[in-house]
Amino acid sequence: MTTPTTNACGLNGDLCKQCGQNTVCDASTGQCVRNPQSKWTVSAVRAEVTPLDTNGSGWDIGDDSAPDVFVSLLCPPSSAPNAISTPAAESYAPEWTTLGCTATLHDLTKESVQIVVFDYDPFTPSNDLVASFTMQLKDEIISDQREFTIAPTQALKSMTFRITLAEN
Ligand SMILES: [Ca+2]
Ligand SMILES: [Ca+2]
Repeated sequence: MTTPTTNACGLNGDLCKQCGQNTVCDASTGQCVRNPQSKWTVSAVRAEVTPLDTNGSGWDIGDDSAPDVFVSLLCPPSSAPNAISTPAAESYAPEWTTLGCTATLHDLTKESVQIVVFDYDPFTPSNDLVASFTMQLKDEIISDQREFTIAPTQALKSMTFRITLAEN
């Protein structure tokens, strides 16, 4: 009996098969599994922001306009993080089409992704904070094109993320 490989994956008695793209053979189980070194991008797709900020004030009292929401995404590993910010979208239901931060499957399942959401305020010393939180992603949720929405937190009624396979 030979050791299972990516080209011929299977254990004693099982049919050996070739593992698909971005999967490798787990020698202990003889099953094709996602390559821990494959790279994935975590993007913020859309959100819903509360009408008032966490202090109970309007977001932009000066002109009584909607918040200008941008998302800063920080992917693991913490020793060499990948940080990406979206452009600001002025809306209580902002949407973004830019790609977020990228990390390997191994790092994403081992360490959390940090998310900080701001209302961009160019004429004041600091931006209004919308929400700040971390997400620990599970292997099952890291699959191409899948979207997931988090529960309300701070001044976010919801935020939806998408995970996509990065160019490898
Ligand atoms: Ca503001
Ligand atoms: Ca505004």
